[in-house]
Amino acid sequence: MSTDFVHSREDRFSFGIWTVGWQGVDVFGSAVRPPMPAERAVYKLAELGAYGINFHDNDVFAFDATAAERDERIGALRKALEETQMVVTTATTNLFGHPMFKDGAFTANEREIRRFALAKVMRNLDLAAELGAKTYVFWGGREGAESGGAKDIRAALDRYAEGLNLLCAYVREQGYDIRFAIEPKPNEPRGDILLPTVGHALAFINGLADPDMVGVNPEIGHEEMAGLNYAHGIAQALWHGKLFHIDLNGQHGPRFDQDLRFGAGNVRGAFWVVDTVESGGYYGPLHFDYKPPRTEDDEGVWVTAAACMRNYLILREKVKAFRADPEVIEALRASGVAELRTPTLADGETWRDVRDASADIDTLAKRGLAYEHLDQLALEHLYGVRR
Ligand SMILES: [Mn+2]
Repeated sequence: MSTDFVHSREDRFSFGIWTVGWQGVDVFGSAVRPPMPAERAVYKLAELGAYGINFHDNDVFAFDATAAERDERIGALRKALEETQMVVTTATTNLFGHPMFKDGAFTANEREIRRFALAKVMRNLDLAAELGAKTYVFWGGREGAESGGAKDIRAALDRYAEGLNLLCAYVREQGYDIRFAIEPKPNEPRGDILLPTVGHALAFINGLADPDMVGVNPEIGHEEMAGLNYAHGIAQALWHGKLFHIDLNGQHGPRFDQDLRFGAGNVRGAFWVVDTVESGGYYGPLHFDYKPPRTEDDEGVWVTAAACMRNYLILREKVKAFRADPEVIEALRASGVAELRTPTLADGETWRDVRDASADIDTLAKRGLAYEHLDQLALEHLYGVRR
């Protein structure tokens, strides 16, 4: 067993520029850290051995930047990317920070805001494509409401779909190699956000004009805020062929969005998240979307970024040891876990073959499944007493 957990670019760890660059402004307090230019985040993350980055337009340049300021800021980012060979895996749009988006962007009641929002996205899609991003995320944090009468939800979903359909057409007609990923969140900043869970987003995607272009970007904290099981969420997204991107972080159950570093918060959940990701089918970056707590200075910020990657590797090693443990393999067999992969009907059978199916009811009713033994083995791997 390794103890150093050295990662490399092959691990494809990526970070949002806004994560390490978060100044710590929250509902109750002002900034605790100075602004971080995007290029500094790139240089520092490269030093730490990360593979790539993700950015909002306004992580790079200010909302009200002049054309010259925008060019200067993008130039500095491009230079940092070239010098570090860091990859832009993903990009997204800030459609939540400016006061004009207080009632949403694609679903604002005010039509002029919706049209401006679409223009803002198209403009950043041009930059995303130029910098090589393959995934473009939509987190609609302001798309929602605090009160029942304020928003016609069915009309809002019409406008949400209209916006995404238009943006799909834009990407297609520009010839960009970009897919969209919707990031669900149940609440915060809005009282109730549209597309609150992975399931809502998956269902919504089926109503779009080009559903193949759109998948999901589930975030651990966003699902766990609603008491949901993130590993189950990404497993279902994989089942639909829709896991285009993931946002890894940490959360302590249903409460405000904590955005802890990956591996903190629900540690047991994180073990099964890594198990699910490592079981195959996800090909995007291992992306961290967290916030270094306000207690940390600049040095502490980089401690948290390094810890996200290190915790993934620690959990990956534990998951691999769990899956390779002969006692675990025997426990899985005893619990009949693999039997679920056998279809309920044999080849050629129809409902007629099970219409009168019998079962050894008494024996089946009495039989224990021994899942607790299996789970204890997982916990012991996690606790570090089995290797
Ligand atoms: Mn979050």
